[in-house]
Amino acid sequence: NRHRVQFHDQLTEDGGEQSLLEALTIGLTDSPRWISPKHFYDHRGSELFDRICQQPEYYPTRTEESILEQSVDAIADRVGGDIDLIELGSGASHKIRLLLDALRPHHYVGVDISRDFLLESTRRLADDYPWLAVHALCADFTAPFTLPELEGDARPVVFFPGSSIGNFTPREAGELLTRVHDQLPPGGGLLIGVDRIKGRDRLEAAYNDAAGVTREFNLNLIHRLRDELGAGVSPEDFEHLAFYNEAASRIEMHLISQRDQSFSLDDQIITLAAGEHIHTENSWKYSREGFEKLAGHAGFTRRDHWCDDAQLFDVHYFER
Ligand code: AVI
Repeated sequence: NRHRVQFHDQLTEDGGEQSLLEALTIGLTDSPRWISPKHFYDHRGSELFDRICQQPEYYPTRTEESILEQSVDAIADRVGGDIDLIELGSGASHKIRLLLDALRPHHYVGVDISRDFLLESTRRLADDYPWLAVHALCADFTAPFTLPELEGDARPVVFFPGSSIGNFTPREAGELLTRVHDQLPPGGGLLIGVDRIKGRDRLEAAYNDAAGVTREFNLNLIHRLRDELGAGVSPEDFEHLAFYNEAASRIEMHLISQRDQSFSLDDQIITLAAGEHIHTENSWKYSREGFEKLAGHAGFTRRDHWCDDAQLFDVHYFER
């Protein structure tokens, strides 16, 4: 008895979407070279990210889940009833399961850039929660996107877990929060998980797990270059680098070319020297007050906050 997922696709509808080829060509011909972290998340990359979340060194997922588990009743009290839940970057949709029974939303909308992965995980969710109306919205929320119109007049609450907001520059993060704020009605909510600034050792370990899953995740960009764009590159010719840039309070990830190499992309020849970096991700960390300020500038009112005893991770609740 399969329950249906209503699927909305803003990626292809928009049509204006930049192709992978265009996006990577722009970054790889720039100086310094870069690739947007949103390109990690093809099906394989989404699976690798899900495995990162299970690594002992990657504390954010486990910590956020423990906060949600421990505080689920307080969260439900604060958020209130008669809501719809919209999850940005829903991925495998694990975390939402911790909240559904307590929050009892009318609709759940999972928003993710990885279409097939999104469909698989929202279908599983619909099977496991037959009382819930499940929607899947394939969209790139690094670009302007619109929340889907839902039936009824429940209060929308946006759930943005995992510190994904940290993968935006503070300026982009402010713009994204403003866009979310402006689409919410008064009283609409934002429940958002944010990784806290902390000591270098713990941060760097989280992005250099011993099993090498983060390394493989970073190298997935080389797999995509080779397999989807036909570039003559090999994952063996790149190495993973992740370190904490304390002055900017962010983790940086790079791919380092292991030799002089060149490959063609479209009609361009990309030449990389041995040791040259491709900057693939930033993951900003925030103090509790710093993030409250950012959300305040976007128009949000602070309602509540929960964190773990070691203060590694924050879950904030704001309302319009
Ligand atoms: C999705 N995002 C919050 C992760 C992070 O920690 O910035 C992505 C990630 N990159 C490497 N490991 C995990």
